[in-house]
Amino acid sequence: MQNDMANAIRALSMDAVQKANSGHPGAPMGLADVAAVLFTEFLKFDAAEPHWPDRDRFILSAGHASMLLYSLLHLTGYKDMTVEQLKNFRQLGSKTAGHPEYGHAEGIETTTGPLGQGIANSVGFAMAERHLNALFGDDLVNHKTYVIVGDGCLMEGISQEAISLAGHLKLKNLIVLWDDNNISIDGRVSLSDSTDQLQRFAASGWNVSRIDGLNPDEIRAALAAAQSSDRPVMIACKTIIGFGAPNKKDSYQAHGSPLGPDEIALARKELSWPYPPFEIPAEVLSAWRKAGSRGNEARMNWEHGSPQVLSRQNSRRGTTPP
Ligand SMILES: Cc1ncc(C[n+]2csc(CCOP(=O)(O)OP(=O)(O)O)c2C)c(N)n1
Repeated sequence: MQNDMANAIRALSMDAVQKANSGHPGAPMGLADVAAVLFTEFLKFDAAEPHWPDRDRFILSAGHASMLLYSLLHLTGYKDMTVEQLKNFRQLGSKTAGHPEYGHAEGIETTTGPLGQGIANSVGFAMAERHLNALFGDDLVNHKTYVIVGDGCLMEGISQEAISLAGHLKLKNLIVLWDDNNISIDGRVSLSDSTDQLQRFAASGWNVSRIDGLNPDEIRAALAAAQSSDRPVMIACKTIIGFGAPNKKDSYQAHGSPLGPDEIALARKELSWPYPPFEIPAEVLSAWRKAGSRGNEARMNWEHGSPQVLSRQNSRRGTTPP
């Protein structure tokens, strides 16, 4: 099931880009496992109430991979991210713009697309959380900011200022997942950059680790370890751009163009995903929807006061609960 849930992201992404005849299928296909583990097991959210103030924030700094975010919002059950929106990817008037736009659809926490913008924003998000936490305490404000960055985000100068500040402030609520796929717009990253990103983040005071980003067990273990970090966390996730597309994976050809009908047909075979475009088997969709409502009880408790929270607040005020 876990594999099929990730493949649902891959299929929606390659099919929406193909239908629009424009877009970036490769990064969503490579990141599908990372995103599936994050959204189904770690991210605190309730798709039925996108504005819950104490939700975790998810920022897709690599905004060109927008079909990853749109697929996740659709699969987890955000009401306004219908399958029609996915079919209208990149069309005038749709919520599914080429790059995520804040205000177009619920669940898009901030506009991303200019590389580096999302990681810089995420540091602001994490600072805001720590500030509110200091004012109101853990019962009311205690959430994390997760951000997916690509190689291009880390090449932008603005990322350095953001990384330094986050390390200096020990923003332990910030978790960066780096899509370490060795491929950028024109070919291999080694054409343009040879920075040791782990050393770079470590030098700025971050906890860093390196994992196989296609292995759910390794993703899970790294995210579990990140929960109790005393400083910001960067997880280098080794992925393969265009994973599933036999001839275009691990190549810049999967970065920013539709895969083409022949390659998509081959990818369906490789992924054992025989379903037509935009069709998700009922049991896969239902598993995703369950993940989308995972946070429902926590959200209701937060809104109405869980018995534990109420009793803590009452004992602070010196009153006994009724
Ligand atoms: C500031 C900025 N410069 C250029 C671009 C155009 N652009 C979009 S994606 C991309 C390459 C990103 O490479 P990477 O992060 O490795 O993504 P991947 O190839 O893994 O999808 C570029 C240059 C942009 N979006 N923002």
